[in-house]
Amino acid sequence: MPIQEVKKIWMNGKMVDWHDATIHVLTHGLHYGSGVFEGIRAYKTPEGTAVFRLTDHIKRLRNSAKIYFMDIPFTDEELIAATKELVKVNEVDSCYIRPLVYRGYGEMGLNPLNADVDVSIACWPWGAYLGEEGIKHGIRAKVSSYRRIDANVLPPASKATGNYLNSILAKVEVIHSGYDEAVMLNAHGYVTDGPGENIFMVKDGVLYTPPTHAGALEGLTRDSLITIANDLGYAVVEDNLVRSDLYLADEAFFSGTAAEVVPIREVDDRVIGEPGPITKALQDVFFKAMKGEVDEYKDWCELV
Ligand code: PPE
Repeated sequence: MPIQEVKKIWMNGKMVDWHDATIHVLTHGLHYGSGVFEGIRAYKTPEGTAVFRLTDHIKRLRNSAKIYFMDIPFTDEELIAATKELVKVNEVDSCYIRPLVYRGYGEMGLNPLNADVDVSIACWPWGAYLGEEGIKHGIRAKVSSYRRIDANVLPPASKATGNYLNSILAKVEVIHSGYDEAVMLNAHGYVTDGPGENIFMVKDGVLYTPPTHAGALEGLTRDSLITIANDLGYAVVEDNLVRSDLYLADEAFFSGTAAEVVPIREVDDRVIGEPGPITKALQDVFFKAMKGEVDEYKDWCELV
């Protein structure tokens, strides 16, 4: 999906023109994947444009950086203000926002501790990650032969740029096989997530999702959906799942900032079917909540 250009990108405290947001080819992060990032969305709400769970995303960014000994040279308040300002100057009422913290230019080699820590925040309009049809009718998933990185390889708890090579291998593998999205298993064979999404399934009216210690990211969409599900009266169990649990699920879906909530119609050619009632109920409340249309969840929407 080609990136849709807007006007400005925030780099190390300054608003720069879109085409001037460039870096040196010897930037550390480009060579070794030594960066951490966030994916955030802003939506149009009745009160104006709001960034969904911005404060929580910035907290997770700082935690991701902590794992790699990266001191972000801006406070959370500064990053929050910069993000809001960026959305305003770009005059977009809904967009995807990509903060990036990376080891900069000046040092090479595998001890990054003396390399600068640079920060950028960009935003652009980004439509349905797995397609509009996917949101409505579900997508076809396949278990990838690539295992998910584990906490003693590259901690999935850090949303590090380098981690995503693992996701790219899985995604490309299943796309070459004609599927829409990958399901990933950890080294023990338990389901973890999708390449860039958390995963849920429904069985006999109960929701199940892999625990973070299995290798799932502590997704903010996941967290929002757990809250919504509980408020709707559904139990949510965090437990290890094997691939056949997905084959025999009543419903299944992916969740993520980019993906939002995407039903899974098939896993490894075993048909789960069109989106079921619990998936649809969660989609309905979540899609309203992110647009500031549900009073109980209004504090998730941080007005710019
Ligand atoms: N797991 C992974 C591995 C992941 O990358 C994401 C977000 C999630 C779960 C969901 O987390 P949350 O967004 O907080 O609900 N993936 C981001 C990047 C996707 C991309 O293709 O780039 C995102 O959705 O922004």
